[in-house]
This record gives sequence, C-alpha cells and structure tokens, in this order.
Amino acid sequence: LGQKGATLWFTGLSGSGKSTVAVALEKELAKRGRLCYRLDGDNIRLGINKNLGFSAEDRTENIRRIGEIAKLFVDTGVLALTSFISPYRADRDSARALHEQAGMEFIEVYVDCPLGEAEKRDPKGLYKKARAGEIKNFTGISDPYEAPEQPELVLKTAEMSLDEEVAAVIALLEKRGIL
Ligand code: GGZ
Repeated sequence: LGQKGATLWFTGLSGSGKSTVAVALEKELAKRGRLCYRLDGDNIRLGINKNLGFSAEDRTENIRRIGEIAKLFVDTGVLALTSFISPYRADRDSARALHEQAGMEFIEVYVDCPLGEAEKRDPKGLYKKARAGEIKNFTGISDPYEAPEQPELVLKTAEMSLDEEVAAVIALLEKRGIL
C-alpha cells in the first residue's frame, strides 16, 4: 500500500532479451516486496489484442492498448513491466505521454542487441522464416525498428550479464525514488 507505481517499458528487436530481463527483474522486485505485473505477447497478443497482427496500424493499436493497460496497473501502485518490440518511436512516445500527463513514471529501457546477435539466437526460428520470406514484415528484416533516442536506460544484452542488467534497472529505480 502507498507504493509508487511505474511502467518499465522494454523495447527492442525480437530475441533481444526483453522478456528475459523482465522475468529476472520481476523476481528481484518481488524479493523487495514490490508487486509487479508483466505484460507480454503471451497475455496480451493472445488475449485482449488477438484481433491484431503486425501491420503498422496493428502494431500502433497494440502499443496504444498496452500503454493504457500499463497505466491502469500504475494507478494501483504496481510496477508494470512491458515487453514488446514497440518499433515505432511515435507509439512509444504516446505511451509515455499518457503516463506523464497523469503524473506517472514511464521508464523506457532500450534492450539493445545487434540484429546479427538476435538472429543468431533465433530462439523460435522466426528470423530464419523471415529470411526465407515465410513471414512478411518481420522487424529488423523486412520491417522497421526505430531505436529510442533518449531512453532512460540502455541494456546492451550482447555485452552484459543478466545479473548486470537487473542491477542496472534496480539502480535506476532507486535513483528515481521508485524503490
Ligand atoms: C516481429 C513478430 C512478427 C513480425 C510474429 N515482426 O520473438 P517473439 O516472436 O516472441 O517476439 C515477436 C513478437 C512481436 O510482438 P510484439 O507485440 O512485441 O510486436 S509489436 O510491438 O511490434 O506490436 C515475435 C512474434 O511476435 N512475431 N510476427 N512480423 N515479430
């Protein structure tokens, strides 16, 4: 009760490590007694957003709804951790504006991983399919990714350990008085 909510908005390519960091961070925050809710493809794209695909319009609507949902969590003092590619700067900026206009914290974390590295990881084989033309409009291959210009934090996941990444986020939350 009485805890300050915030949205931690992870953005980056498919396979960059957004969900991995969010899961590890959630564990660390739980240890510190903070209530978190992770929003990701599994609970959003398979549910409330199951009518949306990957056209520019649908990605924009996906991100718009996620921003609104995250804001509802923040309103209750929860830390909302969102893990979506969110490739368009304007869409991320809209989610930020939604929060900031309501006096809520919005922390954009750029999960920065070179395309070559994400493609090498290819945990779901999607890059391979995208290269073969079996998936159209795949971010980084045949669809744009607009990197953040002024994110609150950059995590270079090809160079940092998971522990270092979590520690960097925790340090920022402490600095901002959220923890
Ligand atoms: C990008 C796609 C695509 C296309 C399916 N482009 O590695 P994943 O599988 O689990 O993460 C990707 C996820 C991206 O959904 P988001 O909701 O994060 O995207 S956005 O923020 O742009 O709306 C990938 C899978 O869905 N996927 N097709 N064409 N990623």
